[in-house]
Amino acid sequence: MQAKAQLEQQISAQQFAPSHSSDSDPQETAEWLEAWDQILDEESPQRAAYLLTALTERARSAGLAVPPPSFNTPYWNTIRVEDELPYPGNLEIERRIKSIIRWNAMAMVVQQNKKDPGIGGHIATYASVATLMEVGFNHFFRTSIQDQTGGDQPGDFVYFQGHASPGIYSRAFLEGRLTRTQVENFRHELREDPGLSSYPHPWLMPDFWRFPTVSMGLASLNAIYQARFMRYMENRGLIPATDRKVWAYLGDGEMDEPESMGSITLASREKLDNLIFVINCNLQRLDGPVRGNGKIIQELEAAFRGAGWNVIKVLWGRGWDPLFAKDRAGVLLKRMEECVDGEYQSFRAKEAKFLREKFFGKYPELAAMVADMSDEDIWNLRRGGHDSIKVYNAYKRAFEHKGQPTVILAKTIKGYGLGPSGGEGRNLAHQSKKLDENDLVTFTQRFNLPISEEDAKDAKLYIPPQNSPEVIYLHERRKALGGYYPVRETASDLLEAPKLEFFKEQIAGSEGREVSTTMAFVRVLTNLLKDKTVGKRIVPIIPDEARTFGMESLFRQVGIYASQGQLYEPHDADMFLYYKESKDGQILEEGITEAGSMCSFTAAGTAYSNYGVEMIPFYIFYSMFGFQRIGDFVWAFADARGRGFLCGATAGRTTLNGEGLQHQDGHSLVLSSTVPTCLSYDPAFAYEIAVIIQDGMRRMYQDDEDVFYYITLYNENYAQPQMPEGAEEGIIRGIYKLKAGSGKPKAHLFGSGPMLNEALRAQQILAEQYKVQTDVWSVTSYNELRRDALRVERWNRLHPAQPEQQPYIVRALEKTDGPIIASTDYMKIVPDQIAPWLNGRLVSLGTDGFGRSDSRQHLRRHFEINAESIVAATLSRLARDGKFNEKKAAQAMIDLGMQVEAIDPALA
Ligand SMILES: Cc1ncc(C[n+]2csc(CCOP(=O)(O)OP(=O)(O)O)c2C)c(N)n1
Ligand SMILES: [Mg+2]
Repeated sequence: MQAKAQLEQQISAQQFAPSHSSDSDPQETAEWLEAWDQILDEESPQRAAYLLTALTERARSAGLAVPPPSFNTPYWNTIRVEDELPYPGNLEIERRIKSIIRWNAMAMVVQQNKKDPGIGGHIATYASVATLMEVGFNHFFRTSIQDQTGGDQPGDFVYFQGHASPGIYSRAFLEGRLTRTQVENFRHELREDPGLSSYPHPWLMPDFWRFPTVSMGLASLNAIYQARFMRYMENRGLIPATDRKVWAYLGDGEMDEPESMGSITLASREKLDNLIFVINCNLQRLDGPVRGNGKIIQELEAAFRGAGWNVIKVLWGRGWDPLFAKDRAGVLLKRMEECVDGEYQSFRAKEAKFLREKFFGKYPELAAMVADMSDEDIWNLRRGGHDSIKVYNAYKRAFEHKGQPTVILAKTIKGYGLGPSGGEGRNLAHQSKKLDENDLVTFTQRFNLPISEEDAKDAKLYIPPQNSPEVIYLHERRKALGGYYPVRETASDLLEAPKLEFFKEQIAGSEGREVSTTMAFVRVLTNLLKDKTVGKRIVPIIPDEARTFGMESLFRQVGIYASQGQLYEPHDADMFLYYKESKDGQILEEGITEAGSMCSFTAAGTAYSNYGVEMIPFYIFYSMFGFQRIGDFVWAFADARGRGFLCGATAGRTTLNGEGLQHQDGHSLVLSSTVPTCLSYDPAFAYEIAVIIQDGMRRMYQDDEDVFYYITLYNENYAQPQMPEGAEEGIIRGIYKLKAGSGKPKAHLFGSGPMLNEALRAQQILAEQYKVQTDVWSVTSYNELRRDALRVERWNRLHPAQPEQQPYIVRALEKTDGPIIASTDYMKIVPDQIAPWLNGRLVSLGTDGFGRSDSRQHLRRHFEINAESIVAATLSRLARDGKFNEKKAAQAMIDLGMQVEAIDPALA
């Protein structure tokens, strides 16, 4: 029997046998164990494992409380030495390449901080992950070849640890893809020669980065949903099925983010064997150890294995193999098992002597084991994540594994090779940006870099000659894998957006029938799904709210995506609108996960670049649980140049009645306004929705613009009018006059969403009861009006000698005067966005404050946004302007039922 297998057997006997105190017949126990050992030895591990399972099952069926299986394996490598495959590359050249990349990654940050102290950058993360990356770059990450000559190999997707970016740049620099100036300007993006972005940002480097990752937790969740979306595209026949992979490099500290682990069961449930997580377990996060008093690797192993993942641990480098072989009694493993991560960190932060004394010195057998090893030999015992052969074997296994996602838990050292001033293995590693001269020189010696002492002290970038074996090898490897990586392509197949006639049903109005804008939207979506050009590209995404939004008819129409099809007959199979799941279903019914749904939206909204296929996602959610809950994912979506429609349904703090404080949304439009590429709309009528969606489809999928839309959808039913002639431009730009009063208007009433109807009712009350004529305007987007005004204003400011231009809002209101009363179901700050261009005319009525459970009527009275409040505000303002009798205005407050002494709803 091989040494390690033998040892494994001894250890398992020692560790997992019941304790002797409860052993009433040790003799019998020994016989049983011996018999089992024999099977393991003479038959096969599979057979031995099978017998154990059979015994356990027998015990369970006899009613015994058998302890649950442990999800942990011993603290050693999952892949046994004897099962390892030889390394397919030239280890020595790869090591030299890696050393150069390490050096330049470090030098780029150190240089930059010399020039510009405080500009930041990270050196310790890449130092720990370099081998894990380089094995991938040299042997696994494929770039897609889409040209006619090279075939159609699809590329792999790699989510990099964001703060390891210097290493990725350093490699691209060596490949000649980035210039010296770019590298020298790392984090100086606004210079004459712009440099490189701090982290992976497709917005800033659209030909390079694909996936924004640096905010902890984004990569994990997005990678899972990307892998799932790849299968969705395959199963729907939109792309061919291939063996391409999604790799995600994650930090061990990062795994504490709820988003990191929150959806790991989805990956196993969906059997995503196209997904590989590599967790860089350097045992440290920013402030200190990830689990000083425990073992992060064991904790992650149990969690992932319990969740159904294939787990591969890469803990120890090959230098340890002979020690394990010698360790007949299992003392080495025992010592490894008993040390907590805080101790492992100390072993590296101190010196070989300390390691010898504290780790090996604890047991005489261990001390003896390393007695004839020098301090240097001991120090060179590497962790698994720094050993290319161990890493390669783990990747190869993961690559070939079928039926499950794989997580590789690789043990590394934070700041590996950076020495004391670079914080190697120390708590301050993450923040370290400078190395003292001594450590710079030691670095070049340790990694055998042909850099003079002088250049080393200056942290000069180093590039070997183009004809050096390193550079030749580097290019050859990438050529074999399809090209350089990372690279972001945008080989999109633009679509022709449907014309406005397509939406004739919405343009014509509902002929008196009362329908909500949500229902109107569902009709739009239903029709789009049937369209020959765009229908197949639509991706409806819903987090368990389809029935709330009246979308259940889509279940039957296009089916719910289920990778396994429908393995049961649904109880409602005999009904027309039954719950239909199918392998090529179109709807992504995500269950209750807004963050997961947002990741599906991201995968679909960036498919034009990642898969070369324009997909059109509509993610429909409870508006309150959108931006406020998953804002960081939306921000990353924008960074990734995502396109699509976010639809905030059950919108409005008073329109969604009865649900109370947690559900009634009065601020998503404020949050959406903060995302630069997001166009926010708050439509009132079906035809406005149609015009906005039509224009959005044109801009995104026909004209190739990297923007996306946030549209609020309400659940209040009312008659949907026909579109007034020529309203399109105003709808898109943000405002148009809906209904003029019958005489010269004294005031103007702005309304959005269902509050537009309140404005219309106020117009009538003002005319009939107070003889005040007003015009009513529909404002579909205060945010777009503001952005337009800001653009124009900036241009005017920068061109003082040119004739002044007018913002759209100013032009729209040309020749009007008198106060403007804006009523919105959102916060007052939403209309206030355009106040600077309204010369003090604006009075905003909105829903500042916590929501309440009650009916719409009471809610609108409470927040002072109903027709009566609009009338009161108009008269009050006219009275202050000397255009209406103030006593009559005060009387009107009473007649209109205003609660003049009540507490401000913003504080209630
Ligand atoms: C959401 C979020 N919170 C905090 C940070 C700041 N931050 C950047 S890196 C880091 C520590 C990362 O530790 P780990 O994940 O273990 O990665 P390592 O650098 O050790 O490989 C922190 C806290 C962030 N980028 N994102
Ligand atoms: Mg870490």
